[in-house]
Amino acid sequence: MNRRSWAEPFKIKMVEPIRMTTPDEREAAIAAAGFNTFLLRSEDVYIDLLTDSGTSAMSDRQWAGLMLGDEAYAGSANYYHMEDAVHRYYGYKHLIPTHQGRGAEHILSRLLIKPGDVVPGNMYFTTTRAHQELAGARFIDIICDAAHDSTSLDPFKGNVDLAKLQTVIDRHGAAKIPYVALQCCVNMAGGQPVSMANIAAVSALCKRHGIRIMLDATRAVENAYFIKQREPGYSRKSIEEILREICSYTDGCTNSAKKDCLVNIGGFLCLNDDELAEEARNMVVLFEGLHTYGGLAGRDMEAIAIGIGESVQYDHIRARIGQVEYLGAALEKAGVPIVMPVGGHGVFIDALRFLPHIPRDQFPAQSLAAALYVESGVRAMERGAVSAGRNADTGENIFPKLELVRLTIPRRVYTQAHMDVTAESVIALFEEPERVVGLRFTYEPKYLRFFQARFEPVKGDQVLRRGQAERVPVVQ
Ligand code: PM9
Repeated sequence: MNRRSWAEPFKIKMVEPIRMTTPDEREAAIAAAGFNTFLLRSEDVYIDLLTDSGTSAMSDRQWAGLMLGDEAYAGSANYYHMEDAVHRYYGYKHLIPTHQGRGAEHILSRLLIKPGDVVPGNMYFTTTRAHQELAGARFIDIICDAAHDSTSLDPFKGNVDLAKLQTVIDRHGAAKIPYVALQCCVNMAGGQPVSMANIAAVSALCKRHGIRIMLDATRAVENAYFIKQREPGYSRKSIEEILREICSYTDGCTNSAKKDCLVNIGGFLCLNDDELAEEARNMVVLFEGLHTYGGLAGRDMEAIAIGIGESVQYDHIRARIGQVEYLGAALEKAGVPIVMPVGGHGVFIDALRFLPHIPRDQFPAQSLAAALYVESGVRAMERGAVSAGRNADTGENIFPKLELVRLTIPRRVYTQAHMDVTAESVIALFEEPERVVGLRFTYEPKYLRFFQARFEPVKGDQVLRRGQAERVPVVQ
């Protein structure tokens, strides 16, 4: 029997109250936070769509798993459970746990990159590129052009442009390319998937030139779901089979377990090469901890082991992405410019089309994220020029084609009603975009500036001119 609709494959056993605030309170909070949503206190946030990282609700089984934490310094039983899960579902030979994704990126970059190298990848990610640059490499974007166009309906906008990759190889030579960085469900492009055909083609090209592929598997399960939905030949394969096939084309992966794997902290590095794995195990003791815990408690590794098994369940991933698509459909229906097709972990608003009156050097996406918070207490994140930072050689601001606000959906946390309220809040601003005011830096940190930067409005002291805000139904 065909189901006409879907529902979450869980029921709620415990609730965490959230607090609505008044417009006056929110104006004061965002000003105190330097108009950066990262600097808000979470108790001042109503619906928190800052990130899907570490914000998932764990299952009762995962919570029970915490009680099975074996907190031995060395050889914890939970490490071996995690290793079994990673072997079974991702398929790599060696597992090195890390405290989170960037811990794995740090070790991988130090392990493989020499100063003067180049790392081609399907769009940069902030922490990934920062570690590549710290190790002395330059990142080169080889994603397909459609990824930079928020209106393109290409089903696999995360794909590598093979001609761009070939050009990088021809220009720099394989010896200068320690690996190709291949990301699943490309974050900065709007959570856009890579097709299996493309992964296979990248693998074939890299093999011909003796270049490794390192997968960013942070959202590989979500990518597997899109392959099942969209790629011919995969509709009957399980998420588990597709995930393993993705990984089989690559030489290892970094993974932030805080996303797909449904935990609040953790990450890992996987490698197939025995010698590299030995070096990585040697290095992890310097930066993270012994190779059987890598900065994690035993209980965290147990939660990851259980979370990985839950993440590949079809009903879970269908409901997870279904909820993201539900929010996307509500915004699209109202004409709000969003990145299409809607990606795996969030809905990304195109701030350039939303706020045509704000020039790029006044950071429209940063302004919109701050204004949305003032409007309704919904916390989103900038993914545009502030996140892109400065060119490592020239020091100039980078202005990527995409200037986005990310409404990121935590897994198993919010209800459809929260999505409705979010959509209403965005639509209320969309109806009066001229109320949003641009921003300029008052403090710009050196590394990953988007996390801690502070701003002020270019006109007056409010990022959102009040007037209609009280009209929004959710605001009491
Ligand atoms: N992603 C996110 O919100 C959290 C940090 S940036 C605000 O999207 C990819 C594709 C990620 C990612 C983190 C990391 C780093 C690597 N690759 O945050 O260190 O999306 O666990 O992972 C964030 P960690």
